[in-house]
Amino acid sequence: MKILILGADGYLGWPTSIDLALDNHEILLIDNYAKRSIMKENNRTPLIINRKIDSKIKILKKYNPKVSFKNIDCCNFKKFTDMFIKFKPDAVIHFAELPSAPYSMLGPKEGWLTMQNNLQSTYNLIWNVKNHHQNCHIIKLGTMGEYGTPNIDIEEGWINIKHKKRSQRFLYPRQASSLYHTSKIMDTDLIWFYSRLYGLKATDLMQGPVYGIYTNDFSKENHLAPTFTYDDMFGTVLNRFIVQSVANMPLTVYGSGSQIRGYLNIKDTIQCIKLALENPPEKGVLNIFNQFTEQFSVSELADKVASALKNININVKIKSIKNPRIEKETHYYNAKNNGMKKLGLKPTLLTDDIIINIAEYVIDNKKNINREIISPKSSWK
Ligand code: USQ
Repeated sequence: MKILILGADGYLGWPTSIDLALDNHEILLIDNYAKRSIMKENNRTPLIINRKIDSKIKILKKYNPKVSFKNIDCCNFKKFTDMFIKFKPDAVIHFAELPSAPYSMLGPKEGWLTMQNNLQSTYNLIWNVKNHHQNCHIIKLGTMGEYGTPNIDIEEGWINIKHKKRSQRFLYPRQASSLYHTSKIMDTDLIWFYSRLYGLKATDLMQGPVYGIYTNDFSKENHLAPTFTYDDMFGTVLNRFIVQSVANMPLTVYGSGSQIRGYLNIKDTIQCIKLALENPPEKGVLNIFNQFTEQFSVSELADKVASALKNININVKIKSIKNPRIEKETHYYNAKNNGMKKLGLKPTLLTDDIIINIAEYVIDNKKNINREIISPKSSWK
């Protein structure tokens, strides 16, 4: 297949690029390093500062010469359109969005940048698919956070509503608790609007917080790790807890720690993307999958990290701190996730070994841990 990967430099974009390159697809990687610039502006650094794609792509090219890279801002309509028409992909995987809830809630500049970047990149993509190549399958990374924490089961994207003896299937109600998550709701609306009116083919992957590092041996042997962040703005909770443990700092459980989310291993993100690629919808159909494998509360995660790392003699301390976010801490949570399993997903469950593996990577790079960027510096209040 000819696959366009937007946001190929990110935590998920880069391992996806490697895995699809190893599968011998013809791939065009796109990134403008916006997340790197934003992290730098905010004095946040990942555990390892990876080389940019321009310099490391040669390792992939040796394996698959049909991989190339272009530095393009997906919000630049003209440049995006020129590239899209020229490459004419069979499928596009859209990661080119600012991914941080805390960053989006910092202030008006950050909030607007998140909304503008995420909507504009999505719009430019959809517009090009509609006008230049309607057979192209759009795979967009959505987020479980779009649903929020409703007091009923969370279905996979859709719900049948009965009202006064009539019924219709609608998008499942969305009610996010950050501007970032709200920008993803707007993306979903845009994609559904265009699928409905113009018969586009799209898959929305509603993903929970991801953890992990390497997705295959090739990446490990060639030191092609994804960008692993652990700071208060860009790090996801499990990766943060593991870094905090290695740095001998208490795990920062926000509030009561009873917030429940659906989590998944980065290896399963790749599995799900491959399954989505292999199973495009019919024209005019928006497929939605809830992309997580296990539900945990934050406190359960902290306990799991503490118990796993005892095996390698790390004595983990857990500390509940005032929640810097506005979110429900105690709530019902039962999200469905059968769709991907039906397509063949083999879940990688969170075991002690997996936590220890991530910790070993962090230990190897312990000298890079910046203790100043770990505890939350801003509040949403
Ligand atoms: N949390 C803590 N302590 C921490 C960090 C987080 O208790 O040190 C809590 C948060 O309050 C939240 C939960 O852990 O209740 C998850 O937080 P997170 O930072 O791992 O995840 P979130 O901000 O929701 O966003 C992340 C990714 C985002 C993705 C989303 C999936 O940054 O790109 O869309 O996970 S989901 O959460 O399902 O919407």
